[in-house]
Parts: sequence; C-alpha cells; structure tokens
Amino acid sequence: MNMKPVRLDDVAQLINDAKHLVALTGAGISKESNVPTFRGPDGLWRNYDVTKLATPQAFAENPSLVWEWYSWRQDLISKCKPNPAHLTLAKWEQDGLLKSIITQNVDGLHRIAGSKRVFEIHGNIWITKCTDCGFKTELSEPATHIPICPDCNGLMRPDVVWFGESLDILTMRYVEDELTTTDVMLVIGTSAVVQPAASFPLIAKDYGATVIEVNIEPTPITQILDYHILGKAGEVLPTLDTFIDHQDPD
Ligand code: BJW
Repeated sequence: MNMKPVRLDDVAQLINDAKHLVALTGAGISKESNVPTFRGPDGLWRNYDVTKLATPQAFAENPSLVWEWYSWRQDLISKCKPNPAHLTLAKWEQDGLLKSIITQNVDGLHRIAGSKRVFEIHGNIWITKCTDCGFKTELSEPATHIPICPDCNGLMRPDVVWFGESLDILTMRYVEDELTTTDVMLVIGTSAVVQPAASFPLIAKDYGATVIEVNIEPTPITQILDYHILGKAGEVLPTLDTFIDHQDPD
C-alpha cells in the first residue's frame, strides 16, 4: 500500500481551520483505556462467537448467556478511564473546535471524558431496554442477573445495536446532518467493516469533507481517504493538539 507521509502540523492546520469538525470513533480509541477491541489479534471476536452473543436471535435463545457476557464487559469497562485521545476530543469541543462525536462505542468513555455532543450509534452498555414495552433504565453497576422491567415484568436487554438490527432513526437523522455539514472529519480507531458506520467517512467525503484517519493499521477505506496517520490514538491526538492554536473562539 502506497501512502504519502503525513505532516502532523499540516493536519493540525486543517483541524484549526475547520468550520465543522466531526470525529467518528471506534473501539480503537478506547484500546489504550484497556477496553478490548472486537477484531484483531486480541479482539473480543477471537474468543467469542458473535452469532451467540450479539444478535437478537442469540438473546431470544439464551438471554442468560448474553447477559453473562455483557455483565463481564460492564465490569471490565467500569474499571476503565478515558485516555488522552478521549480527553483531547473533549478539550477540542470545549474550545469550540470540534462540533460532535459519532461513536460506535458503547463504553460511554467520551461522555466521561467531558464530551457533550456525542452520538452513540450502537447504544450504551449501561442502558437496558425492555424487550416487551421498550422501557429504558440505566444501570449503575454490572448486572448480576437478568434485569426485569419495573413497568411490565418483561425481560430487559442491553440497549445496544446487534447485527441485523437497525440504528435509532432519530440519532441517524442527527448523524446525517453531521455527515452532510462537516468539512473536516477525523476517523479514529475503527476497522471500517461494520455498516452503516463504515460508509460515514465516504458520505462525508462525497459532501466535500477532508477525511483524516487515525489508526494503528490501514483499513479497507484508507486509500479512499485524504490522510492516514499511522499511530495510537492516545498518542496521535495529544501530539496534534500541540500544533493547535488554542485561541478564545471570540
Ligand atoms: C487502534 C488502536 C489505537 C486498535 N489507536 N486505532 C451492507 C453490506 C454488508 C453487510 C451489511 C450491510 N448493511 C448492514 C449489514 C450487516 C451488518 C454489517 O455491517 N456486517 C458486516 C460485518 C459485514 N450491519 C448491521 O447489522 C447493522 N445494522 C444495520 O445496518 O441495519 C440495517 C440492515 C440490517 C441487516 C441487513 C441490511 C441492513 C448493525 C451493526 C451493529 C454492530 N454492533 C456491534 C456490537 C455493539 C454492541 C456491543 O458492543 O456489544 O458494534 S459489532 C461491533 O463492531 C461493535 C462495534 O461498534 C462495531 C465496529 O467495530 P470497530 O469499532 O470498528 O472495532 P474493531 O475492533 O473492528 O476495530 C478496531 C480498530 O481500531 C482497528 O482498525 C484497529 O487497527 C484500531 N486500533 N488500537 C488507534 N490504540
């Protein structure tokens, strides 16, 4: 793969000059917080069968097994903190540089880092939803048993998006607005294989955005994008920040 070398000060200039900077994030941004990714050598899918855990059919067949896996992940995530990549994005939003984050992650670390305008397109691992009446509630600690709906006694499930399920329509409307408005998009730590998120950078590009990928390896969309910064998000983002001109937005 032939990739031109990228100067971080050039990319920082693009970020500085952006009118509507948006970040799309995936599991890789939380890797340095010790949240496991899905794919790759030590990804979750290496040891777990996706069809038995992350589909509506799997939940219908064996809700206990699915909840066991989610409870284990909730426990793991509860011990993780935002890393310098999450914190840099939060700082950029606070400084008026970054308009929004579209994240595939369910770990909630962007909000914990202080980011406000976050679209969690695959849901949030701490929210549960009744499979009968749709009632939602938030867990404050890992589930120890299958949660039961306080409203109708139905089975609660994690409020995440499994394979074959549609993404929330309202969230997608906001996301579409971001994709068609952004002029500079950062694509951080996603393998870009899961739809529809994998197409977001291409949609943004079609609408005229410059798209910058930050990843420890190339992805299927790398060649189509404008810049590929090879490196860990937790190192690349703070380095980019050192080149940013942090002036009062007024
Ligand atoms: C670092 C790093 C560091 C590591 N720094 N980087 C069109 C074509 C083909 C198939 C489909 C299609 N449309 C829909 C589908 C089906 C399906 C799909 O896409 N399948 C593909 C796998 C082929 N999509 C769906 O079913 C979606 N629904 C949908 O589209 O509804 C309409 C519809 C349905 C059916 C048919 C047609 C239309 C729903 C997708 C839901 C995904 N859900 C999961 C689980 C969420 C809940 C949970 O967490 O338990 O979401 S799967 C999993 O993958 C999770 C992630 O959000 C998602 C993406 O993964 P991500 O974030 O990219 O992580 P990794 O692990 O893959 O990659 C990590 C990256 O980080 C790597 O690149 C590393 O190199 C990098 N990295 N350390 C920077 N330090």
